[in-house]
Amino acid sequence: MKPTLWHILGAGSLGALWATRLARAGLPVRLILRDAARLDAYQGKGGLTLSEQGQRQTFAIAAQTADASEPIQRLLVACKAYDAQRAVASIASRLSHGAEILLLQNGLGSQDAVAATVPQARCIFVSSTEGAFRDEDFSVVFAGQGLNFLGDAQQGAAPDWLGELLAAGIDHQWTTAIHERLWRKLALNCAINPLTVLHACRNGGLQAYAGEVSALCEELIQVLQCCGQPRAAEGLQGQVNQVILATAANYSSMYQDVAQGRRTEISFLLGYICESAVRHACHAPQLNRTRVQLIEHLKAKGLPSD
Ligand code: NAD
Ligand code: KPL
Repeated sequence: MKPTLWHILGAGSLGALWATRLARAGLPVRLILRDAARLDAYQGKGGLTLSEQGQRQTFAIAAQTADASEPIQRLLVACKAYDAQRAVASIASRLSHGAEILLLQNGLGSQDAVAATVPQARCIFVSSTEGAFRDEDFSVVFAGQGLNFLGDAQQGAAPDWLGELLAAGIDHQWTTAIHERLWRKLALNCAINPLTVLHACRNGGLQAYAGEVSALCEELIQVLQCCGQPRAAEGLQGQVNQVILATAANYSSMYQDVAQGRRTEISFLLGYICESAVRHACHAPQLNRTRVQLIEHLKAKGLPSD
């Protein structure tokens, strides 16, 4: 039987990282690009390039725009959280019966918005600790080994194609506790990323603001508990300190977005946490203050604050 085609929506860092590894394993892949101009630019490049351990390899993966007619059975959504729902809506009419959609977005909120847009599809949530960045257009550097946790909201059985990820060298684990994973990563990102932007420092620089980190962690633990995620709260403070030490020399993803003048995913990180706290009548003054400060900071830089 022919393997199912992987459609990849968004050829940025993670989209390219997945597409090139799947293609390298001989699996059929199709990129869906934003518009005809991006498709022209991609064709001019002759493919997607992966840099891994100093080796560069280009893969001539076929590409199309959302208005192509080819049916979609398996889709990887690799856009930013704020683009995901609109991007999925643009291909919704192409989804086959029983289509599966993998959602790679950080934070929370965008996954539910996508699931509501395409209720006919099975949405699989992915929490990724891999790291990648673009060194040029359509060229990605695999910067940090990690693991992809996959699961769905129904705590359903693992799909039968996980062997394809194994063949492609994409480290993964199926979990029935994907929400716990997503909440935990959300909490880690909320404890670290906004403070690195506000204090203009690397992750390790937060050691000088231990009191602020600790106050945010205490509130995050309370919010997680109020939101029915007590397991995601366990040992949060200790893990945040560990991540700060282990990634001391790195700039957080939000710091990098701001430094490069890019929109952040604030609404799906601090925004989501603060709104969840309100919904559950959970007092979170420090998180709210940090969110307001971050919004002011983004506005002052002329960046979108949503
Ligand atoms: P990115 O900005 O590099 O790539 C997103 C791509 O989506 C861009 O190429 C953009 O043009 C494209 N896109 C947007 N709307 C589109 C549309 N309608 N149709 C087609 N393409 C569209 O972002 P990224 O770094 O790959 O991040 C993607 C998600 O993965 C984010 O939520 C991010 O937080 C998460 N994530 C990233 C990393 C990482 O190391 N890069 C790690 C873990 C999680
Ligand atoms: O995931 C991260 C990020 O920068 O987005 C870490 C390193 C955990 C910091 O929150």
